[in-house]
Amino acid sequence: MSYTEAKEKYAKLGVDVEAAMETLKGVPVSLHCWQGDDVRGFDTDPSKPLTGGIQTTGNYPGRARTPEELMADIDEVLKLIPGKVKMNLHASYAIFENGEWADRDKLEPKHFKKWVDFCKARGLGCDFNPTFFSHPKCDPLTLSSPHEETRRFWIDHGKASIRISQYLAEELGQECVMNIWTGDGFKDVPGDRLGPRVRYREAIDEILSEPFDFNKVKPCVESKVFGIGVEAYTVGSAEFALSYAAANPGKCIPLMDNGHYHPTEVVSDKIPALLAFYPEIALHVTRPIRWDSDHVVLFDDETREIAREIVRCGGLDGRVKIALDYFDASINRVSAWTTGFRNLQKALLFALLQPNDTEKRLQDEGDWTSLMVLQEDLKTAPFGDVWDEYCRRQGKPLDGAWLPGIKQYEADVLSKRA
Ligand code: RNT
Ligand code: ZN
Repeated sequence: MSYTEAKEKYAKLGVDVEAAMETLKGVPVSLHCWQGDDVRGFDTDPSKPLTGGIQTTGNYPGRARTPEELMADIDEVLKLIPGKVKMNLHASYAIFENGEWADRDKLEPKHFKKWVDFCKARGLGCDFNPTFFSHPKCDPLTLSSPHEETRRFWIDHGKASIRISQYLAEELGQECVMNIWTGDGFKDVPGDRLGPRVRYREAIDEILSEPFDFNKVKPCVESKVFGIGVEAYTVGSAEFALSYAAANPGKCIPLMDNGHYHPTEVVSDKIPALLAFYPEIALHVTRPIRWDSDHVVLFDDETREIAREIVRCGGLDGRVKIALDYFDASINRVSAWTTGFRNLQKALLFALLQPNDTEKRLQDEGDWTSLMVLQEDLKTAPFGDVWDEYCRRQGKPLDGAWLPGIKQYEADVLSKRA
């Protein structure tokens, strides 16, 4: 079917395809820098293991080892993805020059100047994450540690991250979402569950006492259910993170990562629950398989449902900050990035092509028969033709046409990285 026919078919369902494409191209989606190098960063010894309860598996050749390699790989991705891209950096991706090095509590905006130049040259905004893992000062706790010196170090890292986020927002003229996530928790049954949480709350209070403009910097707290080696207790649980954000309006927003819940819970359903209370929320879109495995985002049911809730709840006007968060080291990393980003774009476009007003009306009228039939019919509507047109209009390759270029890049560049 051609695009024109698809457009007519959607029009009959009450869907304006042109408006959907127009909306989508203005929605920022954050591309996580950490898919390119298995979350290693540049500020610590790359041979040291990843800590904090997260895990990359696989050793596919071609991991980026330097800022230059990582940026070159991101440039390959940018050629292949439609939509409005924002970068998402971790503090561990600071770029040091002339033999200089700074520990995380001493990081400064200048250590991200090269990233600012990178984003400026490509018209991208940038989000930021303090890095509370993979570092000798994890004892193994960070912001919730009972040790004053440890806590002080990580609070100072958080404050430095606020200053860097403010710098990124000002330089790039777009808001910077600054996400606080720690892997703090215990492998086994704790003797004190309250103490670490109180210390974590107080530590975040101190971090957010660093001056910043909430119109430019959006601090969030990301919750989690458990991590590897941290199975029994997580300090920053769902209730903790939501309560923190609720208690600190105008300072902090909640962030939900869809890999961070019990397997039968779905973030798609949590989005409207939170939007009933919070003016703004943030998301990490990932694909958990049995645990927080951070597989590449697919065009699957829950990704579509998350996108549908974002769209239906009016989240595209900036209320919902969308970021990707996954890391697969077992396949070509440029392809992993590209697949996940394109799939999130697809899910958002698919969501924008639903007759949401009709569905709402049918529900309110109690006509569940018609609602079911309509929702099922929409699954086989000519979505692919609209997606192709969206890619075409943005000068990006269609499905089936982008992988050969990545294979070539792998042969020419990635495979030569020993
Ligand atoms: C870990 C969290 C966190 C990290 C990134 C690297 O479970 O999802 O967001 O993935 O900060
Ligand atoms: Zn996450």
